Amino acid sequence: MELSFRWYGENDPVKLQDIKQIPNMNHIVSAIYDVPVGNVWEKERIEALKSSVEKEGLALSVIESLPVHESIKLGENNRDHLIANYKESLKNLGESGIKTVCYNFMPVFDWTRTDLHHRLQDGSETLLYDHEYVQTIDPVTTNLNLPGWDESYTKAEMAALIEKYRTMTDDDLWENLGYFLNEVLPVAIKHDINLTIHPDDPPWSIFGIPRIIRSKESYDKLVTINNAKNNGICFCTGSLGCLEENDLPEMIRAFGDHIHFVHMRNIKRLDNHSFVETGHLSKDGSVDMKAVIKALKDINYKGTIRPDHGRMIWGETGKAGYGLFDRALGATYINGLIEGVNQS
Ligand code: DNO
Repeated sequence: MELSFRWYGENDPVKLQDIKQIPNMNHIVSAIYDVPVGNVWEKERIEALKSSVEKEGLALSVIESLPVHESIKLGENNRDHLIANYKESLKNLGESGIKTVCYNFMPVFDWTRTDLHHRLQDGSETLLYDHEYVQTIDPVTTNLNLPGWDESYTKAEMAALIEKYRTMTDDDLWENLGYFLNEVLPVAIKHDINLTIHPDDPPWSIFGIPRIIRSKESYDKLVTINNAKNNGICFCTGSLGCLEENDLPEMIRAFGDHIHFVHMRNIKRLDNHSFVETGHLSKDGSVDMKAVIKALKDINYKGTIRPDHGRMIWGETGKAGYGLFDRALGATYINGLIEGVNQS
């Protein structure tokens, strides 16, 4: 297992020079952020990103994310053109030596929280999801600060998108995911890329629109579409851990051949589907982090792991969930767990 760290590019307040000082940190997870979703990622841009990472002695090992256009998720008429662009981007990434590409199939919102500055008892700031609140609001008229929201949409565009999704069932979304994967997987296989789907976060439907990647059953369905190992999973402990019935070690053992990227993060489940993000330690949240690392060791996992969201500590400010300090603490904790399971 290789440790990695997410870096948001040259505008990220967290610098590569700082990241490489984290013990055992050699791999970077990044993306090109200024190409509109649906357009091709040109080779020169990929090479430029790669060389800015390599200049610091690090490797660009994972692309997170190569985003999927909403028209593909909706199965609209223009999807073939957008899928052709996706294939072209994959080919370009493959030719630049990228082996792991992360994406998600969450309609509109990606990861959703209701409070980005929730104060924990120790004075640190963290992210919180209040399910009751989400059930009472209209995302179009409420000024929600959504961390994963594509800010290029206007409110009117958001409203129109939500309307379209509200007429879709989970099965419709599965059908569109199947169509997409049947098209892009041959390209991924040809270029030796593992495509990894991120689970829905939170792993249930919100705002009346479908979400489908949330459980063992979802992964059973996913691998039925295509059982190639390239039809992969980004195993995110924080997202999947929101559902108590998700037995994370068991899921790792069941789908090991498809797991090529891991997000390690802890959450504490609160009442009625709400949850708060905690520090990485098992005892601080609901996820048994050691059991997860142990399961990864059992499947002989060779891919990358990144410490996922951190709290804001020691006065740091910046992108919610993506400061340096607490993610670095998470990395050292994961290092310790790996060393521990390797010796036992
Ligand atoms: C949140 C992230 C997600 C993830 C995408 C992958 O912190 O884990 O936004 O990058 O869902 O496509």
